[in-house]
Order: sequence, then C-alpha cells, then structure tokens
Amino acid sequence: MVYSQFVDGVLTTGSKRESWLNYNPANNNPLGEVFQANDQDIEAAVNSSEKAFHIWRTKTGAERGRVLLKAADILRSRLEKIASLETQDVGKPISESLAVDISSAADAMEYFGGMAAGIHGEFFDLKNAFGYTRPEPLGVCAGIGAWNYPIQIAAWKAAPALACGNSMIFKPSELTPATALELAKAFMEAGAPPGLFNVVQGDGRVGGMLVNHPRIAKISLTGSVSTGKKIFAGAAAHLKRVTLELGGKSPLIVFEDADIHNAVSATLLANFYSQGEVCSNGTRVFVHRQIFDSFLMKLKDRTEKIRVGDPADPDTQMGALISKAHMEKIIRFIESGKSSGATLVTGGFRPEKDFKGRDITSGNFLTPAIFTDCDDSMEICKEEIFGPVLSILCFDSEEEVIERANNTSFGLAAGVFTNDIKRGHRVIHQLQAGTCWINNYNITPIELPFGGNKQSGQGRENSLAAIQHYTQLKSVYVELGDVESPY
Ligand code: TXE
Repeated sequence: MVYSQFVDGVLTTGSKRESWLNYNPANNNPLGEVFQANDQDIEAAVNSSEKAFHIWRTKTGAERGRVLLKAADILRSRLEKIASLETQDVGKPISESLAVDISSAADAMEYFGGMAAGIHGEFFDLKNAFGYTRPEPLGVCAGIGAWNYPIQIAAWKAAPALACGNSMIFKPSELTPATALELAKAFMEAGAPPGLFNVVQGDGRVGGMLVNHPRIAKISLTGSVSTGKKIFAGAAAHLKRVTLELGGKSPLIVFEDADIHNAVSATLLANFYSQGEVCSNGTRVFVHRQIFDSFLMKLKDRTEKIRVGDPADPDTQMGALISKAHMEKIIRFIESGKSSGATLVTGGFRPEKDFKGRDITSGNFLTPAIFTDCDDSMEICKEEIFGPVLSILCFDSEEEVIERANNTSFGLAAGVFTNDIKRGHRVIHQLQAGTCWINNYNITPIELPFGGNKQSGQGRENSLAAIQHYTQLKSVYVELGDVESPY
C-alpha cells in the first residue's frame, strides 16, 4: 500500500520523498510506505485548494449540501472496507470501527450537509436603512489529525468547513495515513471540485508547513496539549483562526446513590474503549467511600472479562495500542504508579496469548489496568496516559470531590453518576470541563458541541457551534435615504 498525497483529485506518486513504513499495531508487520509531503507538494495543495475554493464559494448552500450528503452515502456503502483499513492502521477492534468510526464520519457529513442551505446571516431593521450580516467562508483551511479516530477526526473538520464554503487540506497523523485518502476519494465521487479536500501526508514538520503557510486561513488540530501550544503560537504569527481539540485527564464521579451497574459500565467505556486511547476518557474515577469497595470489586470483575486480542476478530473487545513506543510509554506510567505507592488491582501487563489462545507477543497489547490507593498528586492521576489505565479515588463530600476534580490544568470532559438529578446538574455546573455527561459517558452525538476548556482546547467541533469557527461575519449597512453630512 502506498500512502501519498491526494491533490487536485488524484493520488500522487511518492518518489524522491522522505518515507517510512506504516505498521499494523496488532503484529508490527508493515502495511505499506508513507511518503512525506515536501515544499512542492504543499504549494501544489494550496494552489489546488485555492482554485477549488473560488469555485465552491459560488455554490449555494443546498448545492454544497448535496455533495456532502452523497459523500456520506459513499462512506456508508464502503463501511466494511474502510473499517478494516482503520482497524489495521489504529489497532482498534473491528467491532468498534464498524459501529462508530465510519458512521460518526458519515453522521457529520449528513448533519452539516443537511444544514448547509440553512447557514445564513441576520437582518436588522434600521432608521431609513437596514443591515444584514453574511457568514462568509474563511478560505483554505487546514486540518491536522491525531491517530486514534483518523476518519472521524477528518470528517468532523471537513464537514463543517466545506458546508460553510471553505476548502480543506487535511494532514492525518503520520501513524494512520490510510482512511483520510478514502474520505478524499468519496468527495471526488460525490461531485466535489478537484482540490476541495486535499490530503498531505507526513509528521509534525508537514503540520508546521501548513501552520506557517501565508495562504492558509485557519488551522484545526486534534492532538496533544504540547502540539496545540506550538500550533497556537505558529498561527498567532499570521493571526490565523484556530480550533484546538487537545488532551484530557477527566473526572468521572460516582455518588453513593448511583446505579452501580450503569456506573461500572460507563467506567469501562470511559477507560478501555479503543484501548483507552480516547482524549475525553474519564481516567480519574472518584467513587464515594460508602460504595467504594463494592464498586471496585464489580469493576475488577468486569474488567478481567474484557476480551483482549486480534483486532480483526469480531469477538475482540480490546485491541492493540498504536505503536511499540506508545505501549512502552504506558508501561512506564504503570511502573510509576506502582513505585509511587498505588496498588495495581488488575491488568497492566503484556499478554502472550489472546482470549482465543492466539500468540500476540509480536503486537502492542496490554491488559486493562486499575490502580487504587491513589493520591491526587501521583503522576498517574495528573498526567494524560492515553491508554487502558484508570485510577480509582475515594471521596466523602460533594464540595471535596468538586475541588479535587477541578484541580487539573485539563478541562476537556467530566461525568457524574447519581440518581439525584438536582445534584447531577448542580455538580456538573461546577466542573471546569467543556463536554460533560450525567449518568452516561463518552457519547458524542453530532448535534452536541464537542471540545475542551482550560488547556484542553479552543473552539468547538460538531453542532451549530462549529459554524462560527469556519466562517467570518460580514456586516452590510444599506442606506435607503440620503447621506446626512455636516459638510
Ligand atoms: O498527538 P500529537 P497524537 C490528543 C490526546 C493525546 C494526543 C494523541 O489526548 O494527547 O492527542 O495524539 C501533528 N506542528 N487527542 O500523538 O503528537 C502530528 O503530525 C504541526 C485529543 O497524534 O499532538 C499529528 O498529525 N503539527 C483529541 C497531530 O499533530 C504537528 C482527540 C497530533 O500529533 C506538530 C484525540 C507541530 N509542531 C487525541 N507536532 C480531542 N480533544 O478531540 C505534531 N503535529
């Protein structure tokens, strides 16, 4: 497989460029070669995007919407093929790719495709005049993706950008180059002008080229806080617009009156889905002292039943971590947890065989881990691990747990479990996070804004809220009388 640039409607060849092998996390066998974009590729991509932008901005919202809706149909019609590519690239179970990744991408296309015709300004009745506003496109936008949800991240950026009349150059993570190319092909087949959605491959250096390019008007990143800061600084030099979807260390609070079975289900979802490689995960699990022991016992029991194994097997519930390096980083966190005095209740080791007895030693597999006897100041409770490792923490009062939950520089997400609905809302209103849940976790319907506060990001993806991040408002005053002039 060749992972190269997709510019002006065609996949370019990769010769004479820096390249590296892309590996399948389940066995570290090479899947193909990734060709890093060079200066000429970026210039060609910007020229092509600009050309497409000037065609696309003349289309009506309804015409743009039709292309997005058709592209959504094409994605859904290729669900199995694209899901298999995503599982090979990311290492997540095929059951997840089939159920979530491509469908969420198509949902975004349908949502923004359906509303494109409704993006409009306002009218203002004035004295002998009137005014109106126009939400105009920004121009060429660049999207930079993380490796955990490659096609979902690409579509969550492309759909609102294109619905608003912009064009986009998208750079997937250097570890997951495959499915952004499938999205680019779907746009072409759906009738998009060549260059409307271009894909460039590469690592942070290519991302940097997009951030520093004077003819790119906006950068939307999904990535780590450290990358977010670099991109924010780079964009500031050109006063570019930015959307930043960054990391988290989110609290999941379980009060003594919560439905325990549901709270345990959500804790598993909030920590072990996609091998725990989910930015909004609730990795600091605060449980009221009254139910702490029974909650931990039920959590341990269900965690140990999770089927870790070959991601391509439909029965697998937890697959492989993205890379050897990332797996080793998580193992270091687990060692740090143990050496700081926390108790590893279960998991946290490399299994030799999967749940069907297959040898998985060549892949990046770790069993889901639970730490107890934790202290808020421990590294495992403060730093984003981005893996299948949760810390369970005991609390006594509402005031105490709110203060501890907010004691972090992150502010992406938060969850509360209680059957006291007044308390649920009262507590959620005091938690410093952008995306929150009461009695569930990690459910992200396209209709609801998604994004973080504090160091977890800027701007929002999804919902109507995304429109303002891909448009610039023009105000027009129309005089119906004469110009009153003092001269
Ligand atoms: O991020 P990185 P990763 C977060 C998650 C974790 C991280 C994991 O919480 O922290 O992302 O993803 C490019 N200039 N989220 O390791 O390393 C890089 O090539 C320009 C949050 O991929 O930051 C890649 O394409 N670009 C999230 C992208 O940035 C640069 C959902 C991200 O890389 C660059 C998913 C530079 N200097 C993961 N350096 C959310 N909140 O929605 C790197 N890149």
